[in-house]
Amino acid sequence: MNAFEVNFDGLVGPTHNYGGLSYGNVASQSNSQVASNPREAAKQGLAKMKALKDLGFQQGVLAPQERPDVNALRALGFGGTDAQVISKAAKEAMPLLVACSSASSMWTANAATVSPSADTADGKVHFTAANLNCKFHRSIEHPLTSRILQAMFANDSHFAHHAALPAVAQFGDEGAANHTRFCNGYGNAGVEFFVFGRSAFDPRYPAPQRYPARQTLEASQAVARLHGLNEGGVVYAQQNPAVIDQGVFHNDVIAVGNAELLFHHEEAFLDTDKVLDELRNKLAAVGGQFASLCVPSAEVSVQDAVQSYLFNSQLLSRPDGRMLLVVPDECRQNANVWAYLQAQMASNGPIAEVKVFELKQSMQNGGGPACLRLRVALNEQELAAVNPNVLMSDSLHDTLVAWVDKHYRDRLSEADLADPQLLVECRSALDELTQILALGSVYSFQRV
Ligand code: SUG
Repeated sequence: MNAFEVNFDGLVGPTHNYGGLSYGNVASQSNSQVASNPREAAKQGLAKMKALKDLGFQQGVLAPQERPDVNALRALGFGGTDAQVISKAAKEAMPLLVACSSASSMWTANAATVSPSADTADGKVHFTAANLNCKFHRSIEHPLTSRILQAMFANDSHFAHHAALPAVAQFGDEGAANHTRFCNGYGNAGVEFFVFGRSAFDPRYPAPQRYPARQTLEASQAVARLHGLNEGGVVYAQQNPAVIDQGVFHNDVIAVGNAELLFHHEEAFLDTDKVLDELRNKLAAVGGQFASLCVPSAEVSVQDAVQSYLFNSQLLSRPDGRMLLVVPDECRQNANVWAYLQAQMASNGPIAEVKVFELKQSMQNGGGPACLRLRVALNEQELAAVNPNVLMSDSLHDTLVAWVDKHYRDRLSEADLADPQLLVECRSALDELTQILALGSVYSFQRV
């Protein structure tokens, strides 16, 4: 049976703004308070989805969340009508209103961890929503994320959904941003690679000194257990704490994998040789031939990687077996990174082609091409069971562009978040989107 990797990109929500909310994410911190353009952000994302669909890749879309999240504000003690909740929060606790207004669910690599049916004990595709509990503005995403995923993958005989792990830092889970999968065919059993930043229960593991390690070993292990993965099909690796301290807040800022290839920076992991050997041996056991493409610090520094998002790229298999790398425009602007990519393309190595996308609106918050997509490997039968309205087509693309033009502002500053009208605009946009994507009543629980 044919099998595919389907990329589900986050549709940027109408409140996209630069709140400076993510300590440890250099771009988020340095663009705090810059005015955003939600309309342009959403269109940049849609242009990438359309381009990849036109190239023959399977592409889907994941709906945004309702923001500001008045329920989250109510839980923090702000009362009255929705408009009063927003006004009081703006007056008394602006940072909380900013956090509850973030459109951060656009980075769907953090929505969940997904294990394809070929890897799981019960032969279903498993989803665990990420608790994202390192940052308050992200920790409020998972209840709605779960509902949206269930409305997209709504067939119990193919799809199993798990709630987020316990909402404590010891089980900090950032989803697929710290997970990649190796295989010699998307429908074949593979090796799932979980990268963690620290251990919460075992003090022998080192930890970063400056910035938080968002993902724990224990969270990754819990996800692997929930998904029914077998030991032979799992490899755990620790992120190098020194790179976290330089702004690598997720592993997908320093490494990306696809099929049998891991593209990574020399300094990405601890015990690199041991990790690569384990990946090689475990992939060989399921008939695959592991390869590592390691970028030396002498050619591209960690700082270059953080600034350009070279590794926050999409590594996609072309029909001829070689790979396409989808990178943000920032890679072209970094001389070392661009020279490296030119040399790769000239070398007859695994990366045959590089495509550059303008994603500046998302990049200024630390979200590149890989952050914007959740990968779901599906066989033909499973793909047929996905809600067809969320799969990209020319007409869905055009409908969504028109929808964005109708509902989104082209400028949003912090002061604008205090305007209760923004919630009214967001709700009417989402009511229409619910119809377009056939999402049922996913948003209703937030409107009490
Ligand atoms: O969690 N930025 C996101 C970026 C997520 C990127 N995802 C992956 N690497 N997969 C984060 O730090 C910034 C929001 C603000 O500052 O307004 C933010 O949440």
